[in-house]
Amino acid sequence: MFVSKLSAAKRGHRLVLMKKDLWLMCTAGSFMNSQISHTVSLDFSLVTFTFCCHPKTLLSPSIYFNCLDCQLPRLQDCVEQRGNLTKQEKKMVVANTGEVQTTSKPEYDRASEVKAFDDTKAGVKGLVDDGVTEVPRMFHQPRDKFEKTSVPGGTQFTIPVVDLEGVKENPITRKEIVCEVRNASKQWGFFQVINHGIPMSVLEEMKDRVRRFFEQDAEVKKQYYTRDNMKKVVYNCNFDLHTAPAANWRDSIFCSMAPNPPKLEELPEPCGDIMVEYSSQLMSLGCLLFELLSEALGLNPDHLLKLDCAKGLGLLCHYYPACPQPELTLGASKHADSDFLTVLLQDHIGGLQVLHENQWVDVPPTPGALVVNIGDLLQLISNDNLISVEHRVLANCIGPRISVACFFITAFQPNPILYGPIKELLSEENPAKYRETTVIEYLIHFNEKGLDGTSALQHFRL
Ligand SMILES: O=C(O)CCC(=O)C(=O)O
Repeated sequence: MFVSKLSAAKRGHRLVLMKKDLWLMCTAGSFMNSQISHTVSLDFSLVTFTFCCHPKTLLSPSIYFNCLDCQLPRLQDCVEQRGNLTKQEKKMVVANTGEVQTTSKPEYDRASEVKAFDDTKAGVKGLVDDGVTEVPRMFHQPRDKFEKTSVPGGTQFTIPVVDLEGVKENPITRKEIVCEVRNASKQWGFFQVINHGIPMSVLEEMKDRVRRFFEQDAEVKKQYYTRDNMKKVVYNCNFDLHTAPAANWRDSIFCSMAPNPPKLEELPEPCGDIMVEYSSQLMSLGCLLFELLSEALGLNPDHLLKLDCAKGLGLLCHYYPACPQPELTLGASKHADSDFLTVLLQDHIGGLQVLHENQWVDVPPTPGALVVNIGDLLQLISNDNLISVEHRVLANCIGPRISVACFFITAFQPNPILYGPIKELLSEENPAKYRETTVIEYLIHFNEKGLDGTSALQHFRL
């Protein structure tokens, strides 16, 4: 199909598109009559209209525009010029002066669209506040990447739920829990935990304050908007906005909370104190989970802790505004996490899905539960014993959705440790599958690659 624009026509004037057996007539500003075959859409704004028809129609020599109310010349010469442009979109500018030019519509300039959007520092929330009714093209997911193989709530699969009640007090219960953690981490890479010890009030407060951060005055929020990952607080829209094939319908704020936490006054006012409280609770839970995972691998309980897997903690809080066309975009593209372990708090909206046996399986919002998933670095050091699994978040016309992902990783803080497959897990039959790397090297590779749907781990595979 072919889109052509006739702009700068005078308001109220009648324009006519003429061709043998085909005609379209309209008043600039309002549609009057149409009898054009192949027309698939007509869209009028005050002085511009767009029509679509088969290219053959446009290449036909007898087509021209005329204005019935002033002396705009006929567009008789457009045919040759169109011939040179083959499949390109055509923009015909009919100047108010009556001068007629025919220009080609430039190729889609994604970089400029992205830059203009980024410069607003207002994120997706800013678009929604401005009343956007169509998802801008920079957010459109390529069709092949967007295929929905999910059967909401209807697959035979259910994400495992591990009840941590009694894990510290009862050795028999602990053994059972370790077994469940092992199975879930090997087969799914994902599970939910309940009775994890973090009070419901803290979880609720955390979500509430994140929402307050994103819903505060845009000018105040802008002071944290940056693309400098070394900053203590990084608020932006899509960490990979300038490189990803499609932007995600969400805004995020990242704070590195360990090992060198920011001072309270450096954190955003609406959520600073709860971030400190939540991180401290998450650290305790993280240590417990790394003990269980060590035991699940047949190692001493402190093995992963001694490798500093729980030394670093990054808090990434997401805000997914309601989306006017959720079928065109995603809240988060398919990706696996770059860290050792992620613990996610999600609200009641839903949309998180895990790729399991080639099907997208919903991670149902469960009050009080936290979602745990194995990250790439844990898959690497466990030599594929535990798996880091791809997941995504669907966009939703209901919103906003709030989630808080806690990443156990030292991020860009200095950490000279070389991470490779754990020696105790290797044998002649099970040799190392990955080369050693540092956290920073891994993260640089992950961030440069962006959420393009491919695995960052492959780069380190032997
Ligand atoms: O918001 C969610 O549910 C998932 C977030 C996520 O996948 C991420 O931060 O890596």
